[in-house]
Amino acid sequence: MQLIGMLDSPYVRRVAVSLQLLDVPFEHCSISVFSTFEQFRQINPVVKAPSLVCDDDTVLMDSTLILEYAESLASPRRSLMPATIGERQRALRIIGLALAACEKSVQIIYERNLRPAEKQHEPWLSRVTGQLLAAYEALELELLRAPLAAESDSINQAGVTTAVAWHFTQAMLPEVVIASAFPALQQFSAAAEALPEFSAAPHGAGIYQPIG
Ligand SMILES: N[C@@H](CCC(=O)N[C@@H](CS)C(=O)NCC(=O)O)C(=O)O
Repeated sequence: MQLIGMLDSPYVRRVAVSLQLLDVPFEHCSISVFSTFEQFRQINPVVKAPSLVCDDDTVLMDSTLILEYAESLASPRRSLMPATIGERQRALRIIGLALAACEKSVQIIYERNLRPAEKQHEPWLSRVTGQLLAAYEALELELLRAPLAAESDSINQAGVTTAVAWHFTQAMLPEVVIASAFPALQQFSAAAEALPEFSAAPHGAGIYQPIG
């Protein structure tokens, strides 16, 4: 199986971290949806990162759908989704908030980097910024209400996606989401980033290095 896309994408990174935690082996092909658009298009004409080339050459896309497939490949004991309805509901809420935070961060980055300065639309940027902050405020409250596990054998998908989202936003938009206003997220992120599955797939242009 091949994971296609760069680890500077939070969506690619959540898949890379999760595949390791699920014990599903994969190779990583770090190509960009921008600078290597043509090469990406040869693999997936829709050019979405992440894409997953399965062993039978089927190409999947969208991190959540890829993770659903990965969960079905993994041993049931290794699921990153809680089994009980209450815990699952909480995990789904947190994942939704973290994915919204990723989406709003990416929208701000695209608006800034892909549009000429004179075409930037301030009302859109402030709307998206408000949504981004609302997502992190709700996540902070969730973590204060009950901590998320941050160890390799107990972290779940809510934890993986929250940690990846926070690290991504802090790497790209630290002046928009002020870290000191979110102490629980900061602390959780530091613990998650110290795990081997996170350091094996660091945010950026590098390639995933299997542990050991
Ligand atoms: N909902 C998707 C979002 C993926 C996404 O938007 N990825 C970005 C990279 S961070 C991308 O492919 N951008 C290129 C494009 O949309 O044209 C997921 O969870 O995988």
